[in-house]
Amino acid sequence: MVTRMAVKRVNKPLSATTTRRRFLQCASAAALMPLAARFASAAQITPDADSVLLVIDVQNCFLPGGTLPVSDGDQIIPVINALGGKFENVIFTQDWHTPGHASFASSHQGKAPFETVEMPYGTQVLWPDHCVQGSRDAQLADGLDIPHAQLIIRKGYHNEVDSYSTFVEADGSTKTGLTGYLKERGLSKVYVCGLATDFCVSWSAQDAAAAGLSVSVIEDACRGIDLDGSVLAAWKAMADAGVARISSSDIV
Ligand code: VGL
Ligand code: ZN
Repeated sequence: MVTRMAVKRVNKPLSATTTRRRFLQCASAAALMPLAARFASAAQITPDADSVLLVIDVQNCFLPGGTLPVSDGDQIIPVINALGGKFENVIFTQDWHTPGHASFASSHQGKAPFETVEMPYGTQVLWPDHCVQGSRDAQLADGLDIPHAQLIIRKGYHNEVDSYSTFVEADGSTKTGLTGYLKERGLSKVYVCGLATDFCVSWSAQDAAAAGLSVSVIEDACRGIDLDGSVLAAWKAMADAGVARISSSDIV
């Protein structure tokens, strides 16, 4: 922007008013731009054989019309499909709950969705019944079109334990096996996208970092649920864990 203005001024000097107006236009355009776009030097990332696109929970349940819809969750599907074409390695995850799962409000007398309950492993947010094993609601979104994806990893199938993370369940110790899979295949650079930014994306990204992997979250290929500022808190927790925040346009 600055460079372009400078060039224009050489061609044809601008009046003070025009210069000021242009400056204000630039300033307001910058204000509208996401922080990441303003300050991050546009990375140019070309996924290689050690890179994997990890597509978290892009399932009917989390899309408009599903049982736990994330606002605009469907809008990330074309972004993810385009990303999928740039990665040799792609993994999907699937939230895969038992009927009557302990994370469902309906399993706790007198509790409503989005209230919390104390579980042996800590505070659990209670959700509407969602992603029940074998249901249409739990299926990966119809619009996903990445036929070369290699693995679908399921989580949240232990009745008494939730699992936002696709690496370690909410008890902090039960493993899904994904770390072992990635290590055996030499996939050390993980690019995370999907639903929801503030729950399964965030916990998965943090656990991937804790496992010693290089982790980036592709912001415009995610959407959040946002309970009481949880999206902001998630970005802070991910930054503290060493997770990079990038845009799909950084991947070429
Ligand atoms: C998720 C809430 C409950 C998610 C899964 O995929 O982010 N959120 N189950
Ligand atoms: Zn769930």
